[in-house]
Amino acid sequence: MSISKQNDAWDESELNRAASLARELRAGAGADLHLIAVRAPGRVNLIGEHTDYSGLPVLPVAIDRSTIVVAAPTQPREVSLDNSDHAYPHREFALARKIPPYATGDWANYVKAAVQGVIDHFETRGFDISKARGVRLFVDGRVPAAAGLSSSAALTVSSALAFMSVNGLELPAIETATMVARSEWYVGTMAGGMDQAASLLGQRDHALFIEFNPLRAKPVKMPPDAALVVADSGEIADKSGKVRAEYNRRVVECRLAARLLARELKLGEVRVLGDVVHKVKNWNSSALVEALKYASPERLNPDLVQAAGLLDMSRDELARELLDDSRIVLDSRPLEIVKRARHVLSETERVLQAVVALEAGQLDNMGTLMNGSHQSLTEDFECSTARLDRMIECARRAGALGARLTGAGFGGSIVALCRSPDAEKVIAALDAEYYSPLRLEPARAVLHASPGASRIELAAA
Ligand code: NG1
Repeated sequence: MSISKQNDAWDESELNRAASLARELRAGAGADLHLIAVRAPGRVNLIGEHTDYSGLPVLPVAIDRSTIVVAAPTQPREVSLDNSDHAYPHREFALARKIPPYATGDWANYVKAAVQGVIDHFETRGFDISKARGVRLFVDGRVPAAAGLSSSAALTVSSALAFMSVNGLELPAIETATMVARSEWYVGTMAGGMDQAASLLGQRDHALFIEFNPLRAKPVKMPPDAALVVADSGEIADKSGKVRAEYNRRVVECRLAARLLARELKLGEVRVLGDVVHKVKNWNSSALVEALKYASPERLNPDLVQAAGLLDMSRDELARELLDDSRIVLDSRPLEIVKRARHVLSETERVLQAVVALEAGQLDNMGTLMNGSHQSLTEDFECSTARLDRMIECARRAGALGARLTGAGFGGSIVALCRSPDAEKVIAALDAEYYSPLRLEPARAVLHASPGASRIELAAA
């Protein structure tokens, strides 16, 4: 096998993984197959948690844990899928204008989401689905699943790029990120666009300051003496079940806070808190939270009748907008308005300060901001768990400058910022004080900022 387009974003082990997937594909379908391979990294978010779906900035790092997909065009107009991890069974589905999803929780829904996203995007630009080429995809994912490290984005990004490539479709990375972010709504989580943007736009040794509407990203150099310890709690942040309901509830709470603030401050039409921030000159989180307290009780009834009254609109109209045509279902707990907004707005201030701190190499300041983020996620966003808190305490005691949950929370991973020489101490403390007493296999590592997704060609043998 020869790799026709060398690409230094791929490390040796990733090239080997691609080669081994290619061997298996060729063994089944012919040695002369021309294949392409796509690599897409997961991400760890340094700060800016639960801000992306409010259109507010984030500061993630694409990591050196990736999903590799090897793809071959096929005659039938279908997608055939295999995974090197046999926990994820073989799947096949037909290409169509509207691809029906598998049952909730099926791994292949992320691939369906990606393919549907590409079809939706390119159909309006003249792509004829009746002429689309089918594809055989072979997936090898090494981003830990349900750990808050965006294994889902690594899979959707790599599948989308592979399907596009087989069909000769091109799109700049920034537009691909917007397209794939939207396509992940297919799986039912009303997520923002951080993960896909980080996976596509990541740069070696850099974090990314990402802003939305429109999407843009600025690389921020990681100080050379900084190390990121990422540790998985082993508590599953299951996005297809309970965690999805918690996540979507917070999306609704934040949307509601934005509308209530807009009405109070006479800002005209807004959808998300990001719109509010853009309309208020020299905004600050405390003043906006005070205005919100004036406009609304701290929590509102989930039937939305009370909220509709405050906003002077019909309950059904409000429900249509907030619940995405009933795709989000709320349970009977009251909606927290003030706490959620306080987190999102103060987190946005911390993100802006974090960019300054990282650019200046001020690791202590960055650590303090990360600690502030975790406190706000615990108290106001209520998405931490006792186990995550325990790991964070442990990392700080062992010398981390700052530590916080990363990703949606409710389980998953923590990220700890250390001076490089202290990283091993933090890892040893987590092993001794967290993993060992719980009899868990240690799942922690120093992760590095890695380049975003890319493609290579694997010419026939
Ligand atoms: P994780 O938990 O890594 O899947 C989720 C969202 C992000 C972002 C974070 C919270 C998905 C696919 N991603 O990340 O867009 O909102 O939570 O900051 O749901």
